[in-house]
Order: sequence, then C-alpha cells, then structure tokens
Amino acid sequence: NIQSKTDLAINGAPPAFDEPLHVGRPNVGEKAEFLKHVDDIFESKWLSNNGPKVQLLEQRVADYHNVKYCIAMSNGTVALEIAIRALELEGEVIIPSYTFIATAHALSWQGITPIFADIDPDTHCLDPDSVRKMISPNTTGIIGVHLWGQTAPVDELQKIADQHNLKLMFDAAHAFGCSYKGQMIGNFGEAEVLSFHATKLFNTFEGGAVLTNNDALAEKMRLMRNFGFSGLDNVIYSGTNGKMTEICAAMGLVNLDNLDAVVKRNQENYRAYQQGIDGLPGLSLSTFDESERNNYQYVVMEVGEDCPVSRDDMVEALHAENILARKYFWPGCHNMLHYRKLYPHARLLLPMTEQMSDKVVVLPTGTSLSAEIVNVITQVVETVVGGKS
Ligand code: T4K
Repeated sequence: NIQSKTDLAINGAPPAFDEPLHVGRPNVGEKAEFLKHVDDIFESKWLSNNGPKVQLLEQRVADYHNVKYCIAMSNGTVALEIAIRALELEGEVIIPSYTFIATAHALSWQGITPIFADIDPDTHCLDPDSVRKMISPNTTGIIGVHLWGQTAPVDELQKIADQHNLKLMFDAAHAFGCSYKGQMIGNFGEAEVLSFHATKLFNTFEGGAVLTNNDALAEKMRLMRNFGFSGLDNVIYSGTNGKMTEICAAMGLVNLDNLDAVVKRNQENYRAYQQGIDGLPGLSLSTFDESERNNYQYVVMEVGEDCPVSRDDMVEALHAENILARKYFWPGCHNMLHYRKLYPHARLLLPMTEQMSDKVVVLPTGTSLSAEIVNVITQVVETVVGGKS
C-alpha cells in the first residue's frame, strides 16, 4: 500500500513488486499446441528453407493484414535490410531519428547514409515538413516508422515521395494488426517490415517479415533471403541468409491463435493506466485513434516540464520498485556515437526528437500484467509526483 513518499522503495521501503516487471515480456500461446508442432517437425525432418509451417504462417499473416504477400525472415533487421536492398536504395535515405537503432543500422550496414528527420510531437512519427527539408540530390528513399503502433503520416509521405521520385517504405515493427484510414498496415509504400522479436506484440522467438502487394518485389525478396538462388544452381541476385526456421514459424502459428487475447489485455491495461495517470501533474499518456485498429503494445508516458520530478528521476523511482520502465528511444539515433558525426548541430535540426526522447517513459504491459498490477504501478507513479493536482 503506497500512500506517501516514505512508502517508496527509493526512500528505503520494500519494493512494490518482488519480481521485476519488464517492458517486453513475451506474449505466448498454448504450450501444448506448440509441442504438437514440435512433434511434426521431428517427424518430417523439415527444419528450415521455406518449410510448410513458414508458408502457412506467411499466408495467415498476409490474410490478417489483407495484403498480397508476406515474406517471413529471420528477424526484423534482416527483413529491413532485404527490403532496402530489393528496392535498390542507395546514397541517402530519410528516416526518423526517434526510432530503434535497427532502422538506421539496416541502411548504414549496407553503405547507405541514414538522414535523420524530426518528428511530430503529437504522434512521435515523421514530420513531413522536416522530411522535405532533408531531401538532397543524393536522396533515394524514405523509411517511415509507425512508432508505438501509431501510423506514420502515410499519405503526406507518399506525396513527397511521388513529387521527388523517391521510394517509400515503412518500418512497421510496432504496428502488427494496426490500421491507417481503415486499411491494415502492410498496404502502404512499396513494402512494410514487421518484427516478430520476443518482446513484440506477436513473436516467433526471433523473426520478422516484409509485407507487400508488389509481385516482382515479393519474388525478389524471397530469392534474396535465400542467397539469391533461383532454382537449385542458379544465383540471380546478391543475397543473404534471412530464412525463418520451422520452429520459429510454429511459435508464430500458436501465438497468432492467441493474438486477440493479447490485444484485449493490452487494451485493458492501457485503460487502467489512463485512469491512474489522468490528472497527475505534468504526466500524459500517448493516445490511440480509436477509429482505427490498434494493438496497444506500448504504453508511452510523457513526463513534461511541469511535472514535479524529472523523467530520469521517475525511471529511477520505478526501477527501485522493480517496475523496469524504459527510456525508449533515448537519446535518439543521431546522438549515438556511431551517428553523431553526421549531426553536429542536432539540437537545432531535430528539436522535437531531442525533447521527446528526454520525456518518454515506456511502461510495462502485455499478458504478464493485469489491470490490478497496473493500478499498483499508477499508485507508485502518483506517489512519486506527490498526488493528483
Ligand atoms: N524497428 C523497430 C522500430 C524496432 O523497435 C525493432 C526492434 C526493429 C526495427 C528490429 O526488429 P528485430 O531485428 O529486433 O526483429 C528490444 C528488442 O530486442 C528489439 O527487438 C525491439 N525493437 C526493441 C524496441 O526492444 P532491448 O534492447 O530493449 O531488449 P531487452 O533485451 O532489453 O528486452 C526488453 C525486456 O524484455 C527485458 O527487460 C526483458 C524482457 N524479455 C526479453 C526477452 C528477449 C523477456 O522477458 N524475455 C525475452 O525473451 O531491445
């Protein structure tokens, strides 16, 4: 029962939770169903290389998003790399700095320069005006990121891409099952990339996929994920090993059956967070457009300047209670040592990214939590800020 500051673990009281609460605890389906798949795999001795379970998973994920093709990959980062390669991007590609580092690395790993644009503070996604400013003669593409499952400004970005003859694709790692203007993600730009990492709404242990409606692009990416082989002895593209294994696909099939329950729980948790945090001084939660399909995968709290405690003090207080909140994606990709040289004047160029990455705290959710646990978390938050205003 946490009522006053002396009840807080940071002030020496016992922590609110005995076990750590993680952001990104995996959501998993029925173990018994998974073990049936394991039996199949042992029986068939088909372990990898476009096996039957991968094909079934691809079909189901494509149907779920109402898109023509899903090409499953070993992880989201390799899926990004392959999509970028298949689209023949080169030179400079514009992306938000406020994203997981993999969006930037998928470019830089292939000798392409990520050019970081700023975000809209309301959506945390790319600001089209900033994108326009970053276009140079070397720009070949734009990668929008649907951060936290909040869709990027798809139409505006498509307009910019068309005007400047750029290719547009999306990092949809956070947006499994989300929609934009009533249409499921996967249908926008040239291609959209999903991550099925353990910490994601939907996981295959590790995994990812590219969704596209483009026949030729889909075929090219299929070959590229298997070393560029076309048939047994003929290599027609540069390629890599981006294949998903059967055991990962089995996890995916089981977790797909469980997906509605995961989204429902996330939504209940989100509502409990909303109730608990509403009215606390200087704190706000990112909102979802309720007219769209949302997955409520990330609960994103902003600690504003009028909050009695700083963002970092809030995180420290939560960690003391075993609530392992995260500062995603501080300090922004452009501030990471590897990319800093590209951005000597970051504060001037990317003010919203700078501000937002100093404000955000991502709170635990998912099926390992319940609304009751969320109520305790919000009670801690309330006590840290000294009560409702
Ligand atoms: N684009 C975007 C926008 C992304 O967010 C990501 C991945 C990608 C692309 C690339 O997709 P992948 O190549 O990963 O498929 C995690 C994930 O590793 C990463 O997949 C994810 N984004 C990112 C947002 O979060 P970390 O470094 O924060 O993970 P870590 O190890 O701290 O795990 C988070 C928490 O989850 C831990 O406190 C413990 C818990 N956990 C984790 C794992 C792996 C478990 O309880 N069980 C587990 O198995 O990056």
